[in-house]
Amino acid sequence: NAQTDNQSLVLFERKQAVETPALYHVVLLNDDYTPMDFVIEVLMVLFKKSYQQAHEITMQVHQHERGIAGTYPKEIAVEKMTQVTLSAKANEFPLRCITERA
Ligand code: TYC
Repeated sequence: NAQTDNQSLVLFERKQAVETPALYHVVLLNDDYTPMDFVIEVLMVLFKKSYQQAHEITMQVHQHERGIAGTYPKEIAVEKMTQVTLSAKANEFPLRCITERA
């Protein structure tokens, strides 16, 4: 009946919340000034991509204005975004980065 269906749904949602944290994409945005090599390095160091993967993501961003650097639980995604932003600032590049629900 409707009540047991409801209880099952509540239990399912609680189990899912405990076992599977919501995932967030860390998205790199294009700009005209950040050097490709810097973006590739960021992807290799902070997002553990191979050179080839990093190059592909960089070209994706360059040609289509955005690309996914990685996908993580929220707290880690926000930390990665902060590291990208601080690293870009330290090198005086305008590279921007956002997080969004996967
Ligand atoms: N468009 C930049 C250039 O031509 C390269 C670039 C790639 C910048 C990815 C940002 O997230 C970015 N130098």
